[in-house]
Amino acid sequence: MLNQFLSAKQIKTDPESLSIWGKDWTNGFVVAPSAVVFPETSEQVIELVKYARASQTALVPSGGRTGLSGGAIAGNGEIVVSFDRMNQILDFDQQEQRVTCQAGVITATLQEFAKSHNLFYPVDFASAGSSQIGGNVATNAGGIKVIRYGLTRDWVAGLRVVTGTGELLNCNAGLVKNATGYDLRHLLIGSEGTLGLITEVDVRLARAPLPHSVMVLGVPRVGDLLHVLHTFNEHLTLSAFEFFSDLALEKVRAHRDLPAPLAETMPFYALLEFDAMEIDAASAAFAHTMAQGWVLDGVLSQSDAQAQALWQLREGISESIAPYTPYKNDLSVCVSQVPEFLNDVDKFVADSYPDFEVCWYGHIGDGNLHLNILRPEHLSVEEFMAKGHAMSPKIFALVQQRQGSISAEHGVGLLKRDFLNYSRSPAEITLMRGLKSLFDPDQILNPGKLL
Ligand code: 2HG
Ligand code: ZN
Repeated sequence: MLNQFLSAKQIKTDPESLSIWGKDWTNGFVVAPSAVVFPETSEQVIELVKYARASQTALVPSGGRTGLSGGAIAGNGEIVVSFDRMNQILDFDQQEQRVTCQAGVITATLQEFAKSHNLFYPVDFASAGSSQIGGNVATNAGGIKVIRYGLTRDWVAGLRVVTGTGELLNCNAGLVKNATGYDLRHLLIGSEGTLGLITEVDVRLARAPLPHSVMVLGVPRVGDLLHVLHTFNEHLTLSAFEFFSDLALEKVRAHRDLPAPLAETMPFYALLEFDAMEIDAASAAFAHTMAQGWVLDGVLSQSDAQAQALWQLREGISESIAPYTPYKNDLSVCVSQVPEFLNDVDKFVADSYPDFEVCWYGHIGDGNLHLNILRPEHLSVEEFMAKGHAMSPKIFALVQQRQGSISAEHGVGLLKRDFLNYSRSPAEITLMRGLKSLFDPDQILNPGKLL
Protein backbone atom coordinates (compact mmCIF):
# COMPACT_ATOMS: atom_id res chain seq x y z
CA MET A 1 0.00 0.00 0.00
CA LEU A 2 1.21 3.49 -0.88
CA ASN A 3 0.41 4.78 2.61
CA GLN A 4 3.01 2.44 4.10
CA PHE A 5 5.76 4.78 2.91
CA LEU A 6 3.92 8.01 2.02
CA SER A 7 1.85 10.25 4.26
CA ALA A 8 -1.77 11.11 3.42
CA LYS A 9 -0.79 14.53 2.08
CA GLN A 10 1.55 12.85 -0.40
CA ILE A 11 -1.21 10.88 -2.11
CA LYS A 12 -4.08 12.34 -4.13
CA THR A 13 -6.85 10.38 -5.79
CA ASP A 14 -9.63 12.98 -6.15
CA PRO A 15 -10.83 13.48 -9.75
CA GLU A 16 -9.68 17.10 -9.98
CA SER A 17 -6.10 16.26 -8.93
CA LEU A 18 -6.04 13.29 -11.29
CA SER A 19 -7.06 15.53 -14.18
CA ILE A 20 -4.49 18.21 -13.29
CA TRP A 21 -1.43 16.03 -12.64
CA GLY A 22 -2.42 13.36 -15.17
CA LYS A 23 -1.53 15.52 -18.16
CA ASP A 24 0.89 18.03 -19.63
CA TRP A 25 0.25 20.78 -22.20
CA THR A 26 -0.41 18.25 -24.98
CA ASN A 27 -4.01 18.00 -26.15
CA GLY A 28 -6.00 15.09 -27.51
CA PHE A 29 -5.06 12.15 -25.27
CA VAL A 30 -7.13 10.29 -22.66
CA VAL A 31 -6.22 11.28 -19.09
CA ALA A 32 -6.92 8.53 -16.54
CA PRO A 33 -4.31 7.99 -13.79
CA SER A 34 -5.27 6.05 -10.65
CA ALA A 35 -3.34 8.26 -8.19
CA VAL A 36 -0.84 11.09 -7.95
CA VAL A 37 1.98 10.81 -5.42
CA PHE A 38 4.40 13.43 -4.18
CA PRO A 39 7.62 11.84 -2.87
CA GLU A 40 9.95 14.03 -0.82
CA THR A 41 13.13 11.95 -0.87
CA SER A 42 15.05 9.60 -3.17
CA GLU A 43 14.32 6.82 -0.64
CA GLN A 44 10.58 7.32 -1.17
CA VAL A 45 11.11 7.16 -4.94
CA ILE A 46 12.91 3.83 -4.46
CA GLU A 47 10.00 2.57 -2.35
CA LEU A 48 7.59 3.65 -5.10
CA VAL A 49 9.49 1.71 -7.72
CA LYS A 50 9.55 -1.38 -5.49
CA TYR A 51 5.81 -1.00 -4.93
CA ALA A 52 5.19 -0.56 -8.67
CA ARG A 53 7.21 -3.69 -9.48
CA ALA A 54 5.44 -5.78 -6.88
CA SER A 55 1.96 -4.60 -7.90
CA GLN A 56 2.73 -4.34 -11.65
CA THR A 57 1.59 -0.72 -11.66
CA ALA A 58 3.03 1.74 -14.16
CA LEU A 59 4.60 5.04 -13.01
CA VAL A 60 4.47 8.27 -14.99
CA PRO A 61 7.07 10.83 -13.87
CA SER A 62 5.76 14.36 -13.85
CA GLY A 63 7.60 17.69 -13.63
CA GLY A 64 6.14 21.09 -14.50
CA ARG A 65 3.82 19.41 -17.07
CA THR A 66 4.72 21.90 -19.80
CA GLY A 67 5.59 19.17 -22.32
CA LEU A 68 4.12 19.24 -25.81
CA SER A 69 4.59 15.58 -26.80
CA GLY A 70 2.49 13.85 -24.14
CA GLY A 71 5.50 12.49 -22.24
CA ALA A 72 3.77 13.17 -18.90
CA ILE A 73 0.27 11.98 -19.78
CA ALA A 74 -1.16 9.13 -17.70
CA GLY A 75 -4.00 7.56 -19.66
CA ASN A 76 -4.19 4.05 -18.32
CA GLY A 77 -4.51 3.82 -14.53
CA GLU A 78 -0.87 4.70 -13.88
CA ILE A 79 0.44 6.37 -10.73
CA VAL A 80 1.74 9.85 -11.53
CA VAL A 81 4.97 10.60 -9.67
CA SER A 82 5.07 14.36 -9.21
CA PHE A 83 8.33 15.98 -8.14
CA ASP A 84 6.56 19.11 -6.85
CA ARG A 85 7.68 18.36 -3.27
CA MET A 86 11.27 17.64 -4.24
CA ASN A 87 11.98 21.27 -5.02
CA GLN A 88 15.01 22.08 -2.87
CA ILE A 89 18.40 23.38 -3.90
CA LEU A 90 20.60 21.02 -1.90
CA ASP A 91 24.12 22.25 -2.42
CA PHE A 92 26.13 24.98 -4.13
CA ASP A 93 29.83 25.27 -4.84
CA GLN A 94 30.84 28.78 -5.96
CA GLN A 95 34.36 27.73 -6.95
CA GLU A 96 33.17 24.84 -9.09
CA GLN A 97 30.21 26.89 -10.37
CA ARG A 98 27.94 23.95 -9.65
CA VAL A 99 24.58 23.59 -7.93
CA THR A 100 22.76 20.44 -6.85
CA CYS A 101 19.01 20.54 -7.31
CA GLN A 102 16.23 18.14 -6.49
CA ALA A 103 14.35 17.22 -9.66
CA GLY A 104 11.37 19.46 -8.89
CA VAL A 105 13.29 22.76 -8.79
CA ILE A 106 11.60 25.17 -11.22
CA THR A 107 13.85 26.34 -14.06
CA ALA A 108 13.27 30.02 -13.24
CA THR A 109 14.18 29.36 -9.57
CA LEU A 110 17.49 27.89 -10.70
CA GLN A 111 18.05 30.87 -13.02
CA GLU A 112 17.36 33.28 -10.13
CA PHE A 113 19.58 31.31 -7.78
CA ALA A 114 22.45 31.49 -10.29
CA LYS A 115 21.89 35.22 -10.75
CA SER A 116 21.95 35.83 -7.00
CA HIS A 117 25.48 34.35 -7.01
CA ASN A 118 26.56 36.37 -10.03
CA LEU A 119 26.37 33.27 -12.23
CA PHE A 120 24.08 32.17 -15.06
CA TYR A 121 21.94 29.14 -15.92
CA PRO A 122 21.68 29.64 -19.67
CA VAL A 123 19.01 27.14 -20.70
CA ASP A 124 15.91 29.28 -21.19
CA PHE A 125 12.48 29.10 -22.80
CA ALA A 126 9.01 30.61 -22.44
CA SER A 127 7.85 27.93 -19.96
CA ALA A 128 10.82 28.45 -17.58
CA GLY A 129 8.43 29.73 -14.89
CA SER A 130 6.72 26.32 -14.63
CA SER A 131 9.03 23.66 -16.04
CA GLN A 132 11.20 21.69 -13.63
CA ILE A 133 14.86 20.77 -13.94
CA GLY A 134 14.10 17.01 -13.79
CA GLY A 135 11.71 17.32 -16.74
CA ASN A 136 14.21 19.46 -18.63
CA VAL A 137 16.83 16.75 -18.19
CA ALA A 138 14.38 13.99 -19.11
CA THR A 139 13.68 15.75 -22.43
CA ASN A 140 17.09 17.39 -22.91
CA ALA A 141 15.27 20.72 -23.20
CA GLY A 142 16.65 23.29 -25.63
CA GLY A 143 15.05 26.72 -26.00
CA ILE A 144 16.23 30.12 -27.14
CA LYS A 145 19.95 30.21 -26.26
CA VAL A 146 21.13 26.91 -27.70
CA ILE A 147 23.08 28.64 -30.47
CA ARG A 148 25.55 29.96 -27.88
CA TYR A 149 25.10 27.81 -24.78
CA GLY A 150 23.92 24.42 -25.99
CA LEU A 151 21.19 22.15 -24.61
CA THR A 152 20.33 21.02 -21.06
CA ARG A 153 22.74 18.09 -21.64
CA ASP A 154 25.67 20.48 -21.78
CA TRP A 155 25.02 21.73 -18.23
CA VAL A 156 24.41 18.44 -16.42
CA ALA A 157 27.47 17.54 -14.35
CA GLY A 158 25.82 14.67 -12.49
CA LEU A 159 22.55 12.82 -11.95
CA ARG A 160 20.95 10.67 -9.29
CA VAL A 161 18.41 8.35 -10.89
CA VAL A 162 16.25 5.47 -9.64
CA THR A 163 16.05 2.75 -12.29
CA GLY A 164 13.10 0.45 -12.93
CA THR A 165 14.74 -2.14 -10.67
CA GLY A 166 14.77 0.31 -7.76
CA GLU A 167 18.54 0.92 -7.83
CA LEU A 168 19.82 4.42 -7.20
CA LEU A 169 22.50 5.34 -9.75
CA ASN A 170 24.89 8.16 -8.99
CA CYS A 171 26.08 9.14 -12.46
CA ASN A 172 29.19 11.34 -12.67
CA ALA A 173 29.09 13.23 -9.39
CA GLY A 174 30.10 16.60 -10.81
CA LEU A 175 33.34 15.51 -12.48
CA VAL A 176 34.55 17.47 -15.49
CA LYS A 177 36.60 14.53 -16.79
CA ASN A 178 35.56 10.93 -16.36
CA ALA A 179 36.69 8.38 -18.95
CA THR A 180 35.43 5.22 -17.24
CA GLY A 181 33.30 3.72 -19.96
CA TYR A 182 29.69 4.32 -21.00
CA ASP A 183 28.42 7.64 -19.71
CA LEU A 184 25.01 6.58 -18.38
CA ARG A 185 24.31 10.19 -17.47
CA HIS A 186 24.05 11.05 -21.16
CA LEU A 187 21.93 7.99 -21.88
CA LEU A 188 19.48 9.05 -19.18
CA ILE A 189 19.34 12.66 -20.40
CA GLY A 190 16.53 12.76 -22.95
CA SER A 191 15.20 9.30 -22.04
CA GLU A 192 11.77 10.75 -21.18
CA GLY A 193 11.32 8.85 -17.92
CA THR A 194 11.49 5.47 -19.65
CA LEU A 195 14.79 4.32 -18.08
CA GLY A 196 14.75 5.92 -14.64
CA LEU A 197 13.26 8.52 -12.34
CA ILE A 198 15.61 11.47 -11.95
CA THR A 199 15.74 12.61 -8.33
CA GLU A 200 18.71 15.02 -8.26
CA VAL A 201 20.74 16.94 -10.80
CA ASP A 202 24.17 18.58 -10.46
CA VAL A 203 24.01 21.59 -12.74
CA ARG A 204 26.98 23.52 -14.01
CA LEU A 205 26.57 27.29 -14.14
CA ALA A 206 28.11 29.82 -16.52
CA ARG A 207 29.65 33.18 -15.77
CA ALA A 208 27.16 36.02 -15.62
CA PRO A 209 26.39 37.27 -19.14
CA LEU A 210 27.24 40.77 -20.32
CA PRO A 211 24.37 43.18 -21.03
CA HIS A 212 22.47 42.24 -24.20
CA SER A 213 21.01 44.00 -27.19
CA VAL A 214 18.18 42.64 -29.30
CA MET A 215 17.49 43.31 -32.99
CA VAL A 216 14.40 42.41 -34.97
CA LEU A 217 14.96 42.40 -38.72
CA GLY A 218 12.44 42.22 -41.56
CA VAL A 219 13.48 39.55 -44.09
CA PRO A 220 11.84 39.00 -47.49
CA ARG A 221 12.71 35.33 -48.15
CA VAL A 222 13.43 32.35 -45.94
CA GLY A 223 16.77 31.80 -47.70
CA ASP A 224 17.78 35.31 -46.71
CA LEU A 225 17.40 34.36 -43.06
CA LEU A 226 20.44 32.12 -43.48
CA HIS A 227 22.43 34.85 -45.22
CA VAL A 228 21.64 37.08 -42.25
CA LEU A 229 22.65 34.35 -39.79
CA HIS A 230 25.98 33.75 -41.52
CA THR A 231 26.75 37.46 -41.82
CA PHE A 232 26.15 38.11 -38.13
CA ASN A 233 28.01 34.93 -37.14
CA GLU A 234 31.04 36.17 -39.05
CA HIS A 235 31.02 39.51 -37.26
CA LEU A 236 30.03 38.65 -33.67
CA THR A 237 28.82 36.00 -31.22
CA LEU A 238 25.05 35.59 -31.21
CA SER A 239 23.26 34.36 -28.09
CA ALA A 240 19.99 33.86 -30.01
CA PHE A 241 18.88 33.71 -33.62
CA GLU A 242 15.13 33.10 -33.80
CA PHE A 243 12.60 33.62 -36.56
CA PHE A 244 8.87 33.99 -37.04
CA SER A 245 6.56 34.55 -39.99
CA ASP A 246 4.18 37.47 -40.53
CA LEU A 247 1.24 35.25 -39.51
CA ALA A 248 2.96 34.37 -36.22
CA LEU A 249 3.60 38.06 -35.59
CA GLU A 250 -0.01 38.94 -36.36
CA LYS A 251 -1.27 36.36 -33.82
CA VAL A 252 1.09 37.34 -31.00
CA ARG A 253 0.46 41.04 -31.50
CA ALA A 254 -3.31 40.52 -31.38
CA HIS A 255 -3.05 38.28 -28.31
CA ARG A 256 -0.76 40.54 -26.28
CA ASP A 257 -1.75 43.87 -27.80
CA LEU A 258 1.82 44.60 -28.90
CA PRO A 259 2.94 47.27 -31.39
CA ALA A 260 4.43 46.30 -34.75
CA PRO A 261 8.24 46.20 -34.56
CA LEU A 262 8.71 47.68 -38.06
CA ALA A 263 6.84 50.23 -40.19
CA GLU A 264 5.83 47.64 -42.78
CA THR A 265 4.83 43.99 -42.69
CA MET A 266 7.54 41.53 -43.77
CA PRO A 267 7.22 37.86 -44.77
CA PHE A 268 9.71 36.82 -42.09
CA TYR A 269 11.38 38.33 -39.07
CA ALA A 270 14.68 37.41 -37.45
CA LEU A 271 15.27 38.12 -33.78
CA LEU A 272 18.93 38.35 -32.81
CA GLU A 273 20.50 38.75 -29.40
CA PHE A 274 24.15 39.63 -28.76
CA ASP A 275 26.37 41.33 -26.18
CA ALA A 276 25.68 45.08 -26.24
CA MET A 277 29.42 45.80 -26.42
CA GLU A 278 29.43 44.21 -29.90
CA ILE A 279 27.14 46.89 -31.27
CA ASP A 280 29.66 48.19 -33.84
CA ALA A 281 30.10 44.75 -35.33
CA ALA A 282 26.32 44.28 -35.33
CA SER A 283 25.81 47.61 -37.09
CA ALA A 284 28.32 46.62 -39.78
CA ALA A 285 26.59 43.26 -40.25
CA PHE A 286 23.21 44.99 -40.43
CA ALA A 287 24.46 47.45 -43.07
CA HIS A 288 25.81 44.58 -45.16
CA THR A 289 22.54 42.60 -45.03
CA MET A 290 20.57 45.74 -45.98
CA ALA A 291 22.91 46.45 -48.91
CA GLN A 292 22.45 42.88 -50.15
CA GLY A 293 18.64 43.12 -49.91
CA TRP A 294 18.53 40.26 -47.37
CA VAL A 295 17.06 42.63 -44.80
CA LEU A 296 14.58 45.39 -45.61
CA ASP A 297 14.27 47.06 -42.21
CA GLY A 298 15.29 46.57 -38.61
CA VAL A 299 14.96 47.78 -35.05
CA LEU A 300 17.54 47.70 -32.24
CA SER A 301 16.64 47.70 -28.55
CA GLN A 302 17.73 50.84 -26.71
CA SER A 303 17.07 49.51 -23.20
CA ASP A 304 16.46 46.26 -21.33
CA ALA A 305 12.74 47.01 -21.35
CA GLN A 306 12.77 47.34 -25.14
CA ALA A 307 14.79 44.16 -25.49
CA GLN A 308 12.22 42.32 -23.39
CA ALA A 309 9.36 43.82 -25.41
CA LEU A 310 10.98 42.55 -28.64
CA TRP A 311 11.48 39.10 -27.08
CA GLN A 312 7.74 38.96 -26.33
CA LEU A 313 7.10 38.94 -30.08
CA ARG A 314 8.81 35.57 -30.26
CA GLU A 315 8.21 34.05 -26.85
CA GLY A 316 4.48 34.82 -26.78
CA ILE A 317 3.67 33.07 -30.07
CA SER A 318 3.01 29.58 -28.73
CA GLU A 319 0.53 30.85 -26.13
CA SER A 320 -1.14 33.21 -28.63
CA ILE A 321 -2.01 30.45 -31.09
CA ALA A 322 -3.18 27.92 -28.46
CA PRO A 323 -6.85 28.97 -28.97
CA TYR A 324 -6.57 27.71 -32.58
CA THR A 325 -5.79 24.19 -31.25
CA PRO A 326 -2.98 23.96 -33.81
CA TYR A 327 -1.52 20.84 -35.32
CA LYS A 328 1.92 21.13 -33.72
CA ASN A 329 5.28 19.87 -34.79
CA ASP A 330 8.83 20.44 -33.61
CA LEU A 331 11.18 19.51 -36.44
CA SER A 332 14.85 19.93 -37.26
CA VAL A 333 17.11 19.64 -40.27
CA CYS A 334 20.69 20.79 -40.77
CA VAL A 335 20.69 24.59 -40.81
CA SER A 336 21.71 24.75 -44.48
CA GLN A 337 18.65 22.66 -45.41
CA VAL A 338 16.12 24.87 -43.64
CA PRO A 339 14.96 27.01 -46.60
CA GLU A 340 14.32 24.08 -48.93
CA PHE A 341 12.69 22.05 -46.19
CA LEU A 342 10.39 24.89 -45.19
CA ASN A 343 9.41 25.39 -48.82
CA ASP A 344 8.74 21.62 -49.20
CA VAL A 345 6.33 21.75 -46.26
CA ASP A 346 4.65 24.94 -47.46
CA LYS A 347 4.15 23.42 -50.90
CA PHE A 348 2.75 20.19 -49.49
CA VAL A 349 0.26 22.04 -47.27
CA ALA A 350 -0.76 24.49 -50.03
CA ASP A 351 -1.33 21.64 -52.51
CA SER A 352 -3.12 19.23 -50.17
CA TYR A 353 -4.83 21.49 -47.63
CA PRO A 354 -5.26 24.90 -49.30
CA ASP A 355 -7.50 26.21 -46.51
CA PHE A 356 -4.87 25.60 -43.80
CA GLU A 357 -2.63 28.40 -42.50
CA VAL A 358 0.95 27.56 -41.56
CA CYS A 359 2.39 29.54 -38.69
CA TRP A 360 6.18 29.25 -38.74
CA TYR A 361 8.52 30.21 -35.94
CA GLY A 362 11.38 28.73 -33.98
CA HIS A 363 15.06 28.41 -33.37
CA ILE A 364 16.21 28.69 -36.97
CA GLY A 365 19.83 29.19 -35.88
CA ASP A 366 19.70 25.57 -34.62
CA GLY A 367 17.78 24.26 -37.66
CA ASN A 368 14.77 23.80 -35.34
CA LEU A 369 11.41 24.83 -36.82
CA HIS A 370 8.15 24.87 -34.89
CA LEU A 371 5.51 24.03 -37.47
CA ASN A 372 2.05 25.00 -36.25
CA ILE A 373 -0.91 24.66 -38.59
CA LEU A 374 -3.93 26.60 -37.35
CA ARG A 375 -7.37 25.00 -37.21
CA PRO A 376 -9.77 26.73 -39.62
CA GLU A 377 -13.02 27.81 -37.96
CA HIS A 378 -15.18 25.49 -40.05
CA LEU A 379 -13.49 22.35 -38.65
CA SER A 380 -14.17 20.91 -35.20
CA VAL A 381 -11.17 20.05 -33.02
CA GLU A 382 -11.77 16.33 -33.70
CA GLU A 383 -12.06 16.77 -37.47
CA PHE A 384 -8.92 18.88 -37.53
CA MET A 385 -6.94 16.44 -35.39
CA ALA A 386 -7.91 13.61 -37.72
CA LYS A 387 -6.58 15.63 -40.67
CA GLY A 388 -3.40 16.40 -38.73
CA HIS A 389 -2.94 12.71 -38.06
CA ALA A 390 -3.29 11.96 -41.77
CA MET A 391 -0.81 14.71 -42.57
CA SER A 392 1.93 13.52 -40.18
CA PRO A 393 3.40 10.68 -42.28
CA LYS A 394 3.70 13.02 -45.28
CA ILE A 395 5.46 15.71 -43.27
CA PHE A 396 7.72 13.20 -41.53
CA ALA A 397 8.66 11.74 -44.92
CA LEU A 398 9.88 15.21 -45.91
CA VAL A 399 11.92 15.29 -42.68
CA GLN A 400 13.32 11.84 -43.38
CA GLN A 401 14.36 12.80 -46.92
CA ARG A 402 16.68 15.36 -45.37
CA GLN A 403 17.80 13.11 -42.50
CA GLY A 404 16.16 15.50 -40.07
CA SER A 405 14.52 14.90 -36.71
CA ILE A 406 10.78 14.53 -36.10
CA SER A 407 11.36 15.99 -32.64
CA ALA A 408 14.10 18.56 -32.21
CA GLU A 409 13.51 19.56 -28.59
CA HIS A 410 10.03 18.61 -27.33
CA GLY A 411 10.60 14.85 -27.18
CA VAL A 412 8.79 11.85 -28.64
CA GLY A 413 6.38 11.01 -25.82
CA LEU A 414 3.05 9.65 -26.99
CA LEU A 415 2.66 12.10 -29.84
CA LYS A 416 5.56 10.97 -32.03
CA ARG A 417 6.02 7.42 -30.76
CA ASP A 418 4.49 5.72 -33.78
CA PHE A 419 6.69 7.76 -36.10
CA LEU A 420 10.08 7.18 -34.46
CA ASN A 421 11.19 5.16 -37.50
CA TYR A 422 11.23 8.35 -39.58
CA SER A 423 14.25 9.53 -37.59
CA ARG A 424 15.75 6.33 -36.14
CA SER A 425 16.81 3.15 -37.94
CA PRO A 426 15.46 -0.33 -37.06
CA ALA A 427 18.88 -1.20 -35.59
CA GLU A 428 18.80 1.88 -33.34
CA ILE A 429 15.23 1.18 -32.20
CA THR A 430 16.13 -2.44 -31.38
CA LEU A 431 19.06 -1.24 -29.25
CA MET A 432 16.83 1.31 -27.54
CA ARG A 433 14.31 -1.43 -26.69
CA GLY A 434 17.14 -3.58 -25.31
CA LEU A 435 18.32 -0.74 -23.08
CA LYS A 436 14.75 -0.18 -21.91
CA SER A 437 14.50 -3.86 -20.85
CA LEU A 438 17.79 -3.64 -18.94
CA PHE A 439 16.84 -0.52 -17.01
CA ASP A 440 13.16 -1.39 -16.62
CA PRO A 441 12.61 -5.14 -16.96
CA ASP A 442 8.99 -4.94 -15.74
CA GLN A 443 8.12 -2.04 -18.08
CA ILE A 444 6.79 0.10 -15.24
CA LEU A 445 8.52 3.37 -16.15
CA ASN A 446 6.43 5.59 -18.43
CA PRO A 447 5.32 2.64 -20.60
CA GLY A 448 4.06 3.49 -24.08
CA LYS A 449 6.13 6.66 -24.28
CA LEU A 450 8.97 7.02 -26.79
CA LEU A 451 9.01 3.30 -27.72
C1 2HG B 1 8.89 27.64 -28.35
O1 2HG B 1 10.02 27.66 -28.86
C2 2HG B 1 8.43 26.39 -27.68
O2 2HG B 1 8.17 28.64 -28.32
C3 2HG B 1 7.01 26.00 -28.08
O3 2HG B 1 9.31 25.33 -27.92
C4 2HG B 1 6.84 25.73 -29.53
O4 2HG B 1 4.47 25.81 -29.33
C5 2HG B 1 5.41 25.42 -29.98
O5 2HG B 1 5.24 24.79 -31.05
ZN1 ZN C 1 11.06 25.90 -29.00
